[in-house]
Amino acid sequence: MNNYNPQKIEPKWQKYWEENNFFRAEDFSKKPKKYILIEFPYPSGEGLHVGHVRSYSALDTVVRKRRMEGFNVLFPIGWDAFGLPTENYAIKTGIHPQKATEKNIANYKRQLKSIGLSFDWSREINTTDSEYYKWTQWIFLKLFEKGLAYQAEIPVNWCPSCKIGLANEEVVSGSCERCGTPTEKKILKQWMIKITAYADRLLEDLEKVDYLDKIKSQQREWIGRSYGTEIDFKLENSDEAVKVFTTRADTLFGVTALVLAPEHPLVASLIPKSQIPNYEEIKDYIEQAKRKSDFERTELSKEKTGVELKGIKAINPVNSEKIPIWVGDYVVATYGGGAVMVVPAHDYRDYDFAKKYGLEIREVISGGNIKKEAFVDYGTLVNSGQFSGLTSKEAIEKITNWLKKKDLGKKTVQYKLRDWVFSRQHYWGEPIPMIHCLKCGVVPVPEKDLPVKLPYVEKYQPTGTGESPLAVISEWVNVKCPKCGGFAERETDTMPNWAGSNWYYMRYCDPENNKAIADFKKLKYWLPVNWYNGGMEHTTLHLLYSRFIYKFLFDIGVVPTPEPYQRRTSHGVVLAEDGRKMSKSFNNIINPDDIVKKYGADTLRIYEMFMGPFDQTIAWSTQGVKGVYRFLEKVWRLASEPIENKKSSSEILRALHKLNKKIDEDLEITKFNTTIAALMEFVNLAQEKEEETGKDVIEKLLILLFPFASHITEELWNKLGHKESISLQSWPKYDSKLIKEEIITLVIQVNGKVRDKIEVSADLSEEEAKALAISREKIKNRILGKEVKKVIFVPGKLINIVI
Ligand code: ANZ
Ligand code: ZN
Repeated sequence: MNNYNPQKIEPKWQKYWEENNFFRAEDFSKKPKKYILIEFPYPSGEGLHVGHVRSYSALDTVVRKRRMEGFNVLFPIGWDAFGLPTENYAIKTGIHPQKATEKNIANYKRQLKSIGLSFDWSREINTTDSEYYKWTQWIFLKLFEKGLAYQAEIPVNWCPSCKIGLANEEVVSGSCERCGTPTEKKILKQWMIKITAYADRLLEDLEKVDYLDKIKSQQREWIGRSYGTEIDFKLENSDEAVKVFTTRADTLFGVTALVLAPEHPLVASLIPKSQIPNYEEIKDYIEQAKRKSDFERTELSKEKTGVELKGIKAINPVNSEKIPIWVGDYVVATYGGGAVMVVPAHDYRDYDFAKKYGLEIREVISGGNIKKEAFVDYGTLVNSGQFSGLTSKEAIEKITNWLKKKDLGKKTVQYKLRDWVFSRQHYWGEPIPMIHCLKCGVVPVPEKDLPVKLPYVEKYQPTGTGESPLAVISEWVNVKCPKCGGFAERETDTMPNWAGSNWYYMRYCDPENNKAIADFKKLKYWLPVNWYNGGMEHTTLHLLYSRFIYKFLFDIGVVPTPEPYQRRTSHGVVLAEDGRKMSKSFNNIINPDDIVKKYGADTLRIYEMFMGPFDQTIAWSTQGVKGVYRFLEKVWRLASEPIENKKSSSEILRALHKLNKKIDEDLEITKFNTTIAALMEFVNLAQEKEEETGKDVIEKLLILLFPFASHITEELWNKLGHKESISLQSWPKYDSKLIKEEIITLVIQVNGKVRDKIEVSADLSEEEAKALAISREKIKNRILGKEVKKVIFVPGKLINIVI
């Protein structure tokens, strides 16, 4: 028996798989399809991160198992290659971004291949390829055609030292990510996308999909729909009114001030007027507010500040009381009209504000102790004129109606979601396919002229004027107007990184198509994506933007379903061995190449799935890697020379079937670590009872291990005399009779009513039972979109989900 030598066997099998096209997905196959997707990587100069390996390996395991289960699987890969990191690298080194991208992709590709992931490489895509971004531009033209792309003058983050506009992601606690200078705001004309038009559908259709609960709540919070009342507070001796948005119209009698955002137009219009005696103080305050980040201004725990606008008063519409008006920077300018009514007795922030500045605290909802703190719950109205005695709920309705009759207010809905700023003043992005004509104004580039290619130039440094580097390339900028043939100029802004990454998974269905994003029939066959896994940092914006673009394309008949992703999960970050983020400056980066070289790809992949619960942040452990390597050595020894015709004992058989079941269950709920623990346990048992472990059991074990450790199992399978690849074997079915004594029927109830029954092992934990129960079709539909209040679990008998 020779020793386990991954360096020898791994490249051999990788070559074999590739030559036999084992991982090609087949369009329109008769087999049922599964589309499994990982977020395509950004090919940076640093190379593949072990964090990529963690999620790709885990999903590759699922993919390989699905193929053995008889599915036609699409598991594609590509490159999200436009964007700042490469542009910055190019500016620093003088290497053109396109050259750098090519080099980085080649490196990533080599690395991914050395890990033996089963991607369908024939469908590889690259967002910087003009045949790809032609369609990114086409989507923009369609958005424009439907009135969903427009231009607006908006404040942009501006670095006065680098002289460039920065995306929000590039501003780190108020300073430029590149040079650390505090950023300012500069007003620039930007292209905007009207995602707000889809806010309700983006919210409501979350009911149709199976995302982790926390991902759904992130989506909901980002959209931030809030029902409430808009109330007009007239100014004393004036026809002007301040509109405020409140979710608590029931507290209207408790209002003791208004607070306006420093950017509120009324503030600017009042300052020049002499009736504001303290206008100098106000001006200073506004200047200070400008320098604070939104986070500093609105964070609940930060101290609230403000100044009174002396000399004017507002009138409470419900009782005609005169109330003071303040300017305060905790009020967000872009939400609900940029003004709030202050109810100190029933709102925490208002309470602090009133204590600090000596405003009256007037109780209008009974039930609390407002001497001590704000009472924010619903209750019964007091001190509220004809509305006293009503419950909060009734009063919100009645007071709103009363205001409506007097034309002083109305029911309304507010969203936190804002339109999407789509312009970047950078070189390394997709040109926005628009033309500005002196005569015709903004004219879209005709579809037949797509793609608008990014010019290959030597100079891509920032211009310093706030314009994109493309603006100085006059032979590219100057064009004939497509409408009138007259003198015109191209739009010089480029698209944000999101543009290419919000629709890429559609392109995998038909990557070579030059007539459409993809053939509709192919999209219909493959979509929706059955399972999408990616980083937690992408479950707000990327997920929202890509769902939006998809819905838009659905509306214009390009894609077949209302939602793109059936299921979405996320993985945790991998930290360095010292518990810090991996970084060149800490000199603590783990390079996957080194691990592959020393221990092999199978060890790297199993270790990363075993390191801890999939969704948790975990530090690297070299000890852990070694442990996995020893596990594979054991497998090697055990399976290298099994004795023919040895009969397996019933204990071993039972353990094997239990293992099979464990993998079936846990893999579906991303408990990769526990499946591996079970595999290790079984291998220990088989080694201990080698006399009772026959060849039949060893072969089954190899099949069960194949999705996790594909190279070693192919080699051992081959050594056992099989001519056909192990990857072509069917996934084994466990015999529930064999493990019978430990199988029980678990009753699943929703609100006390029996809704489903399921066979599970008697020692199932509450957590496992819950995960399993809510993944059942019958249960899923009943609890979709509802909050699980309580779970009652009687081990071995029932689980009751209370919603
Ligand atoms: C009076 C009031 C009394 C409020 C009370 C709450 C409790 P959501 O749920 O997030 O929509 N608000 C309104 N516009 C604001 C702005 N531009 N910046 C900061 N705060 C603003 O929150 C709505 C509540 O947030 C509104 O209801 C308002 O305070 C405040 F006992 O009005 B409330
Ligand atoms: Zn024209």
